[in-house]
Amino acid sequence: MTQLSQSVRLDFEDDIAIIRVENPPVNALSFHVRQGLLDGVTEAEKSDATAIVLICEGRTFIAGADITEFSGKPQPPSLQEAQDAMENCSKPVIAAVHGTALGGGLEVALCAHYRVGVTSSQYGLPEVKLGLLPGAGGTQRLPRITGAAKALQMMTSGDPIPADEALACGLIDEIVDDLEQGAVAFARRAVSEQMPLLRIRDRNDKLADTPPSLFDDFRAGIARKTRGFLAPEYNIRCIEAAVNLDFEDGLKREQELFRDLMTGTQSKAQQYYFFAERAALKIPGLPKETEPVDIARCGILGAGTMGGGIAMNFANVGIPVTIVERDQESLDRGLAVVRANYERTAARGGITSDDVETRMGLISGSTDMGNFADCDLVIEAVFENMDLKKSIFAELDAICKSGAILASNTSALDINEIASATSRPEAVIGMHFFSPANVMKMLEVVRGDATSDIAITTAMKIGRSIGKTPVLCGVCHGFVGNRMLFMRGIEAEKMILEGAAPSRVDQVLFDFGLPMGPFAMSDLAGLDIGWDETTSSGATVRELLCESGRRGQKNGRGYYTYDPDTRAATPDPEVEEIIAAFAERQGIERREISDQEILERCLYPMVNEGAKILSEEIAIRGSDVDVVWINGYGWPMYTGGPMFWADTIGLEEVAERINHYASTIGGAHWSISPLIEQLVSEQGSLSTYTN
Ligand code: 3H9
Repeated sequence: MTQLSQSVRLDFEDDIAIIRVENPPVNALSFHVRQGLLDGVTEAEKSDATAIVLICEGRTFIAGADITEFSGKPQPPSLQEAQDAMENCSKPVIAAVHGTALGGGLEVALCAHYRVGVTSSQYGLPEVKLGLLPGAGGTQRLPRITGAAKALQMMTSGDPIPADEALACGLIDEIVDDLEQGAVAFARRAVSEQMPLLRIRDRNDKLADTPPSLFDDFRAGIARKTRGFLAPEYNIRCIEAAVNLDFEDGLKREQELFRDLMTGTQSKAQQYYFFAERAALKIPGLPKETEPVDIARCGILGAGTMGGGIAMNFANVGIPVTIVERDQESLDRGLAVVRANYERTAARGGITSDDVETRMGLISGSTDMGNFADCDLVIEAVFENMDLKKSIFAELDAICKSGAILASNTSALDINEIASATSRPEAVIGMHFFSPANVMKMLEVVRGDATSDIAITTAMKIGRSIGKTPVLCGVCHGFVGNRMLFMRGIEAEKMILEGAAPSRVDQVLFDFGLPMGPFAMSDLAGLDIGWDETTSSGATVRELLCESGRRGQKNGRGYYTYDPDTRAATPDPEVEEIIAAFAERQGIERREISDQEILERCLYPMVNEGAKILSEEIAIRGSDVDVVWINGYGWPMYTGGPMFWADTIGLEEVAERINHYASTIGGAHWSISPLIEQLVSEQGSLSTYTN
């Protein structure tokens, strides 16, 4: 055995050389791995071995370049040197894959002459998720082995494919039971059968019949989903180059486009997000040994849109759910909506009709809260009324078994007050799902003053298990996400009175990259949420719209008027009249408002509020705020989230604009956060700020 570098060693199993990589946690291609690969192939080629197997220790094959190295000066050797040594080796090189062969890791495997993997292995080029493209020849090799159509799908989604699919498309050559034995046996066969030393770069057979329309059709198909992102288009251009140029020229094109992306802000934002999402799972001060409660059954109170959506998350991962509603009719209605949601997914091919039945079979409905007695976690999802919530929690306290976690899905209310209705405030926690709860990834986990470590650990862990992105925060009105949203709402409402059309405000935010603006969002949620006909006094535009029968998308009329068939939104002169008349009654002078002003007045109060949330220690770190906004509201990931975006603009400029609006418009939401001022003077940043 020879230790070639700190993470790579060379073993021999009789006639077969085995290069072993051990660079935990994910065997990323740090400089010492690259060095070890290069030296390993060189040594093995000089030795008596007849073939070479490349295999990894730990939980996975190489999962890509070491992202932490991207910000530093590149250290030799380059990955290409190691890849060239493999590809041009005079002895068969076999990559043995378990776990995930991702990014640079798959690009290394593509330089082996053959690839074998275990059944559970997966293969992908996820660079697009980091705002990049595979920059180690992957863009030219993958299409040569899978064909352009498959490569387009893999590289623009970044999602890995399983071993059976990889085998079917030629990406791997064999699925083996025991990785090392299987790979060694394959290597011996390659020698005994004198299998050719296949270099993917030399192949063109799978590209020859690429239809010319493939690329534009594909672009059109992903346009909506990838709006604003540069990397998907750059990945497509690389595959076009693979089809239209020879290998070396294609490689040059790949390098040019890779450099473009690597030096741009989008990839920096997306790499920042990669680590932000993982950082959010780390809770300072929470003892590592804290054991979460095992959630064998979950209870949900409320079968409305939220309750039903939340229930689906649990049923999707096989956890039985008890949904309780106050009357049979509402329960039946709620369960019918859940079924309809599943059936829609099945009709689109997302799940099978058996899955629909299995999942519905896991959801049992009841009108008796007594059925929560055997639940390990109960999530209350009724409408936002403190008195109601307190009486529910008092009841849950009497019903639920000791050790159960009692969660509220409130989007704004005080968890401490809710907990005070129970004799076990340590078991009470906020689990704020975002609508639609079965789709949106965001989960704000809200800790009250008394919430125990066990409750926090349980909520974070179960959140991950049901596929959410949990972020822990403290108690305040609206927590992280909605508290910032409220600030945007104040300015948006003011601007429509001052003369900006709701559709203009929405358009500016849409162009910025958000899925929709505040008025389209209100229409979607329903204008009458929290509206009471008996107390409505025409005090806001929203009240006026409700009073004139406009309830949002649900009745086809809100800030916009909706086409009954296509649901397309059109600005409505009647709404403009209502707004103009209201502004006049208020004595507000109307004027032209520029797009830049709209953007600043919508987004800077959010940044300011985010900073206040940080200084009040409601959020643990600036990057947590970004994770909330990206996953909860569709803030464009390629700008990194509101905190990272503000840092990119420059906090000095942000502070100057906030102060400008504080003096011209005023209001508490414009009073600048002392944290921003502090960070300006220290040249610090919001996105790296940690409490
Ligand atoms: C690339 O390859 C570019 C090339 O084309 C060009 C070359 C020239 N680097 O996710 P986990 C850390 S771009 C550094 O919790 P899991 C991660 O931060 C790369 N660190 O584990 C975490 O650290 P901590 C293309 C990395 O089991 C720890 O490892 N590849 C990297 O849930 C565990 O991670 C990718 O984009 C990395 N590449 O999932 C793959 N990867 O414990 C990115 C992970 O301190 N990685 N870390 O928080 C993944 O998708 C998942 O980590 C993986 C494991 C599926 C592998």
